[in-house]
Amino acid sequence: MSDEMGKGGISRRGLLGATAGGAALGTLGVSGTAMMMGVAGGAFLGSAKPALAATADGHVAPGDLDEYYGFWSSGQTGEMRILGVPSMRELMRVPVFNICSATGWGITNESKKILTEGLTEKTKAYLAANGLEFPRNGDLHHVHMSFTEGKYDGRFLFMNDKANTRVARVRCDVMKCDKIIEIPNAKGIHGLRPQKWPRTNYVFANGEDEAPMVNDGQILDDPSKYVNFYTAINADDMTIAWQVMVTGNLDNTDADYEGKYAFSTSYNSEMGMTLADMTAADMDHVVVYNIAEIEKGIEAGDFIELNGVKVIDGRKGAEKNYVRYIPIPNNPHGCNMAPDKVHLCIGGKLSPTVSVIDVRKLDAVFYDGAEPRSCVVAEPELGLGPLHTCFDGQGNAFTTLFLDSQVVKWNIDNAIKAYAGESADPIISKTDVHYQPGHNSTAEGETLDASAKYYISMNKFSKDRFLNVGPLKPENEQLFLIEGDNLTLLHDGPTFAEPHDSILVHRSKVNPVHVWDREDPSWEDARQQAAADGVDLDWGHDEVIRDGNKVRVYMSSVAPQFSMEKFTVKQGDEVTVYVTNMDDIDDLTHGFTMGNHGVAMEVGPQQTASVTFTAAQPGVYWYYCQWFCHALHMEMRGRMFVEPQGA
Ligand code: CUK
Ligand code: CUA
Ligand code: CA
Repeated sequence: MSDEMGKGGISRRGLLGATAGGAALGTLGVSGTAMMMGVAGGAFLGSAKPALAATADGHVAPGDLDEYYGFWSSGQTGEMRILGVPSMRELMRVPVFNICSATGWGITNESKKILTEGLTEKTKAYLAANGLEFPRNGDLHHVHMSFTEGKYDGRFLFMNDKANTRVARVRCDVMKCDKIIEIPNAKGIHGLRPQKWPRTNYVFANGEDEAPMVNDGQILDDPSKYVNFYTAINADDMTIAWQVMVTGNLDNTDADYEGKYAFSTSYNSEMGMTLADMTAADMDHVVVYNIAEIEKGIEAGDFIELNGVKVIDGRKGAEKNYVRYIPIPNNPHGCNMAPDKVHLCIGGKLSPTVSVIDVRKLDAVFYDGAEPRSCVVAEPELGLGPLHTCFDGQGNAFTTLFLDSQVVKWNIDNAIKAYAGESADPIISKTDVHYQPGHNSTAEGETLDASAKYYISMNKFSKDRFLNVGPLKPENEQLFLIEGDNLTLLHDGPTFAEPHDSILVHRSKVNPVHVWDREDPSWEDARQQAAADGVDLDWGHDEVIRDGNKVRVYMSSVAPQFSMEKFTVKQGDEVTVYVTNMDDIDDLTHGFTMGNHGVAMEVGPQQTASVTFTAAQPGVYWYYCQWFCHALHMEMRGRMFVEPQGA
């Protein structure tokens, strides 16, 4: 068989062999898994080959593996994406804030629980008034991995939803979302970063939109009474640790390498409600949060409780030692901590500058009454529309210039010298990108493992770069090789709406499993229900349990069959189907789609998934497996009989 194998594929003869094997093994007894191992499974295992790294010029030959995982946001699509870098191949889409037809995210009971359990009661009520259980959309801008001592640790990925004020977590062992929480009080969670040091105990999240402290309709068009909230989330259990109420809105955030300070940019220090008002002042500010002082304040009871959250008042005039406001020009945006552990770089956006804050000077600002801007040690003029900055770990920075459609490479030390009046030119080179870049990233550039090989430019416009696909064009992501002072373009990649941010994580730090563990907590509810029904979820469970007008159908799947060819319910029954995939080899996912009921789910190897629907109309309905799993995948189907009411 193996001599006919294509890379990662099933040979023609292997498929034919599977057909014969499947036909011979008509039952789903002990041999189900072995059957797959002997046929298609063998084919998959036979295709395994040693991982080869990309060549020095960034070329990844077909079948070779990338050096880095890229974790991508998708903006208003609401999912997380996984790319291989440098190939820029899209490897996977992980549904988070969206609804996914392929995997059943937002359809299965397991995903619905995650999508609903973290919502506030108020939100549940107004969603219900719109016939919804959870928001249908999301706006996912920032994906960041958990840290241990300043480096990615491969445990979790955290991400924001600006549209519905939520924060989600993805487990890196299975690359599935396991928690979503709505952030109370805040509005429009935008900037998000994990604490870097000593580990990610907190995930920090910015509320971008201003609103009354108690938003119950008593205050409406009176912005003088609006506030914003900065939120610290306990990363391990995804609960809210505390919030700080601030003056001015909050855009992007980052944290230092000492666990002392976190930072937010604010483009609306004016608390303006119109474009003219939001851009009226020459200076806005960066808010600096003093984590230890905030924790002490919470401990001492110096907070108000708002919707179950302990809120410290850090508004201007009430800062105490909780926060400081550092004036920064002008409608600043990006907030990026350099891996030298010292320099925080703030993109000036309307100002052609990047403001560099030396975090070692912040103690004096907090405790010695030093002038707030005494921590600014450089403010190089780099070009028009500086948004985000990333780092090469060698003292250099790359800043995106939105209006100039360029990236500027510059040297932090030279910028500091120039600011101090010495003759030094911080700008090393400028490179055109296509077009209007927002975020950028270098490999692990926001960590102590920052490296200087690859540069990603995430461009908001592709214009004429690709075949025209109508009025809606893709965005364009470009991969550059960093070669000395210059950037060499390796790859243009059109991308659907609208990744904002990405991180590159060396593949040695990410180790997902191939097959689910039967003990996995994600189907705990199914496990408990099965136990109550006397059904062994792990083996041989073909059961139809009637419980009033609720019917629970337990079945398993082994390629190419469901263990149940048919089951019967009554019109009006609420039917829950539990499917356990008994196949236990790599890449053998099944699915369950119930025809004409808007119901589908992914069932990965060794996974249990469940879905609930009402059998509203009598008749015969086919269910089928929607993940191509076997030569006889089309035959992997069965019938649901819905008896008419009163029959
Ligand atoms: S923000 Cu999108 S380009 Cu939401 Cu990170 Cu700056
Ligand atoms: Cu199982 Cu397709
Ligand atoms: Ca402003």
